[in-house]
Amino acid sequence: MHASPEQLASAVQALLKQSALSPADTERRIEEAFDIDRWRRLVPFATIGGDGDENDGPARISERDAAREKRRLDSEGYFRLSEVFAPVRIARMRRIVEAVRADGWPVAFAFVFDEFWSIVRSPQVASFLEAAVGEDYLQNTVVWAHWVAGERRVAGWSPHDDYREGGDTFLSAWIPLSDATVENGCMFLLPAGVSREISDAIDADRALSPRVVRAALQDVIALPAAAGAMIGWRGDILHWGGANAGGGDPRLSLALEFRSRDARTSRFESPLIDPRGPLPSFRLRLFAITKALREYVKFEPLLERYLPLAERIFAETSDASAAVSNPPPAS
Ligand SMILES: O=C(O)CCC(=O)C(=O)O
Repeated sequence: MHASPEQLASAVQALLKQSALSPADTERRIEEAFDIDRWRRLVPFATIGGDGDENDGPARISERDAAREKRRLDSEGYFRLSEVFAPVRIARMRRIVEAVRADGWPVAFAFVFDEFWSIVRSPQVASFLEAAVGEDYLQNTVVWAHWVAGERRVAGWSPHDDYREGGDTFLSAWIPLSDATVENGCMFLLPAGVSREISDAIDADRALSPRVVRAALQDVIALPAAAGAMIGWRGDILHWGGANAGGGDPRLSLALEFRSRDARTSRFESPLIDPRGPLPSFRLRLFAITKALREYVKFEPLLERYLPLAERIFAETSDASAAVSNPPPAS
């Protein structure tokens, strides 16, 4: 006898519930999450409360690459820049993610460290972001780190868009910390013009005609990207993480979002931070991480075990979010 899809789904739900952290483990981890010195001991080569740069050498984007990718962003809704960040920096960030994971945290907790906020602050990256979302652009506090395990069929996030009405006031940036290949789950997307029809149909649970499906399949763009690249897309671009073919290599990456200064923003994005100012406070980092965790359990059901922890830290750090007055529009 075979289990029905409903039976399988409820068995999975039951297993997820069983794997929840015990109340005692949740309490212990909440205490540990707020303990800056513990994080520093966990990853002694990373910083909290410094600048996160450690003389790694500047990020590099040539004028030619920046101009070409800005054109691609304008016409196709995405960009791909290779060899942007110094390999030594990327290797260090990868080791931070590995240490956080080995200590039993969702890898997004790597955002407690400076490195994960400062990476997008070098002049070359800032100048590309400025061309993409405008002078005086801001960073929202939607951040995430991804670990796609090396087992066959483990996949990145399912198809979605990040901010459909964001237009050219919105940009997602995605930075691989390991080589993201077609075999280990690199990003895929549908370029501008094709994405929206499919996204609307998905949201409305509406069937697509075979003609549209065939055309869309041929329009899919694979975005393999070596460690240290930076790729990204506008908010209405339908994108997803591919599946690992089982070669054993995990895929590690991080994602951040940027907005034009005078853009209308959602509550989820708040607060916005000025990338020209100090790095966000430690409590604001915890707020951003747990805000995302509460939301992204929809993409990563295994996060469910951390939900009680996320809810508590999120509530306890909302003062840090409230303390940030969103920067005023540029005059
Ligand atoms: O890395 C992934 O699998 C998904 C990333 C993504 O879709 C995003 O950050 O919006």
